Amino acid sequence: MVRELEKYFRPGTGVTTYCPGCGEAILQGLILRAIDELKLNMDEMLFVSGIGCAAWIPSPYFNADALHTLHGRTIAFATGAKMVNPKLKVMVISGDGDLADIGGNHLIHGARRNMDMTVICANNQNYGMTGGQVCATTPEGALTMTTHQGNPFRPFDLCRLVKAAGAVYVARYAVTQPVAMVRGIKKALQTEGFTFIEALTPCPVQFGRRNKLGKPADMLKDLMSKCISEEKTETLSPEELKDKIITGEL
Ligand SMILES: Cc1ncc(C[n+]2csc(CCOP(=O)(O)OP(=O)(O)O)c2C)c(N)n1
Ligand code: SF4
Repeated sequence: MVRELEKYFRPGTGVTTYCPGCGEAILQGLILRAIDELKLNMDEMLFVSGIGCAAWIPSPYFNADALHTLHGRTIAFATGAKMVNPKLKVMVISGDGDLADIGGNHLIHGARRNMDMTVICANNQNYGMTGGQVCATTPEGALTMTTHQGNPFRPFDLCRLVKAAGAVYVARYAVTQPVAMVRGIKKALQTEGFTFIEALTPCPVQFGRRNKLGKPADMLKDLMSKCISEEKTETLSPEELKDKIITGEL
């Protein structure tokens, strides 16, 4: 798969810096797969990312124009670029901390203004790069570097938040659903207006280790077992729905 997509990598960037088993490396491949299937010209695209592990997905690896911007300011930079050059296909790729914590205000206002851009938010349930602190998507009770006795707060449902703010296309997929994820990213890229994909991606090193979730493969299997479609929720009891994650177009 990497060979096939190699043409999209900036020459000389070499092996990516992701920890072994990180889901964000899988997501990187799926985004390129979607671009490849749509036969998009990378010279007509702009990738914008903030600070964090996920922010390294496009930059420096994609052989295209990229703005690796300040933490939390991706959507502001992307908005400016789109206004100056409306012909650009703008794709924001960043982490849940970057987009929903420090950048949360930009996220909802980008959706409210219906800026024409596709936002991919890598949800790994914590701030991976800085040592695994709690973030807006950390599940209640989860252990992080800053919640030693368990996170006392409810997590944001990012898709509901962005949908309520006005996004025209919202979907959630896990990296364990590669075919559906690629289909969703393609649809988002083909839809005009503010489109949003929440990509569920395990962080075995910071989140997994702290919460004793096993090896990277165990985390992927666990994620796979939790994802269900919205239709399926109608046939399950509240008990069976506990811990399940709704994926698909929302
Ligand atoms: C203004 C500012 N505050 C804090 C930081 C430190 N910082 C860098 S990345 C990051 C969190 C990244 O988390 P996330 O966006 O979820 O990405 P991940 O590393 O988990 O993929 C933080 C707090 C910073 N670089 N700039
Ligand atoms: S810290 Fe977590 S999110 Fe960052 S590269 Fe490592 S496994 Fe991936």
